[in-house]
Amino acid sequence: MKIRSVDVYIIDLPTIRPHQLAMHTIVEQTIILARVMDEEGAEGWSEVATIGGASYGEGTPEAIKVNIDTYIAPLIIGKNPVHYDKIMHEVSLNVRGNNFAKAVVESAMVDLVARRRNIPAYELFGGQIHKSLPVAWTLASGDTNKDIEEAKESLHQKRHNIFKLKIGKGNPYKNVEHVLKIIEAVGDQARITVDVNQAWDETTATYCIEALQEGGVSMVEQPLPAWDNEGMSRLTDRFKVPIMADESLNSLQDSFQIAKHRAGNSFALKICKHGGMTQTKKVAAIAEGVGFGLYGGTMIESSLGTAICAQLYSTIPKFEFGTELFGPLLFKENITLNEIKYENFEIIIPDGPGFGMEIDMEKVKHFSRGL
Ligand code: MUC
Ligand code: MG
Repeated sequence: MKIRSVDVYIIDLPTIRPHQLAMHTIVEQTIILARVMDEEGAEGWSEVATIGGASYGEGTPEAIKVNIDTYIAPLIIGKNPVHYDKIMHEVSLNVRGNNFAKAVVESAMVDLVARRRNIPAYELFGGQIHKSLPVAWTLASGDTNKDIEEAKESLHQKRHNIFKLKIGKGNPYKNVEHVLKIIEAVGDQARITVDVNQAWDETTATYCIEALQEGGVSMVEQPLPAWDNEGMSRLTDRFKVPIMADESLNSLQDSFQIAKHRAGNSFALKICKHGGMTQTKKVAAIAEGVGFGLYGGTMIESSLGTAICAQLYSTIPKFEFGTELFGPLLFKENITLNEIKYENFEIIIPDGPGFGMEIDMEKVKHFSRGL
C-alpha cells in the first residue's frame, strides 16, 4: 500500500443562519477536504474547517491547499500510510507550523488505512471508550431573543442542554446583559458557557467575568488574546469559574506551558489546531496528567470533519465540558451521503469503516472552488 496522489478541495458551504463570533460572522463556512489515494485506487478522505479567512487564525483555506500541494504532498507520496505517525514526524522536520494542513493530511491517511482494514478509525487510536458524547450548541445569532428561542427549541427537541454563547463583539457590558438574560430564560435547564474569542483586555475581562460568574456561567473560553498567558494566569487564579484555553493552545508545547503556568485550567481540543489526531491525543494526555478538564472543540466542521473529531474524542477517557460537535446542524448542505446522528443531548459516534462517512462527489464538485 503506497500513496499515489493527494488532492485538496476548498469548499464553501452556506449556513442555516448567520453565526456571529467576536471577529467574524459566518454565513458561508469554508472547509478543506483532502483525498489520498493509494496505488490500488483505494481512497481516504478527511476535512478541516476554517473560520472567516484569516480572521480566526493564520491557517487560511488557500494557504492550507497551497502548502499541502507544494510542500506536504511530495513528502508523503510513495509512502505507506500505515506509518502515518512516522510520516507526520518526517513532515514536521520539513514543514514548520501549518497545523491545519498537517491535520487534514494525517486524517486522510488514517481513513485510508482503516478502510483498507475494514475497521473504524478509532481502532487505530486505542479503541472506543464512548459510544456517544454530550454536545453543546452555540447560540450566536447576534440577537438575544432569537438565541433564547433557539435554546428553548433545542431543549424541547432534546438536542442540546449545554449552550455556548459567543460574546466579545461590541460593548462588553451589553455582552454580560445578553448572557444574563439567556441564563434567566433557560439557565435552570441548561449549562451556559461563554466564548470571548480573545476580544477583551484584562481589565474588561476582570469586570465582566466577575458578573458572569455571579450570574451562573459555568465556563469562560479564551477571554484574552492568545498571546496573553500571564493575564490568563491571573484570571485563573482570581476566579472559581473555569477558564478555558482555546486560541492560545495550539501545539503540544503550548499545552505544557499553559499547564505549567496555569494560564487557564481547562483545554479546548481541536484536531486542526494541534496538527492532527496523534498530536491531539498528546495534548489530551497533558490535560489528564495535570488534572485539567477537557472540551471536545470544533472549528465548525461539516459531517466528515465532525466524524473525525467524534471518533478521536471517543477514545479519550473524560470530557468534563462535553463536546461542541454541532457543526453539521449549522449547515444547509451536506457533502456526505450519510449524516451524523444526534440523540438525547448527545452526538452518536459514527462507526467505520474509516470515519464511516461516504463522500457525495456531486456535492463536492458543486461546492468546490474552481471545479
Ligand atoms: C471557537 O472559538 O471555539 C466553536 C464553536 C463556535 O461556534 O465557533 C467555534 C470556534
Ligand atoms: Mg473558542
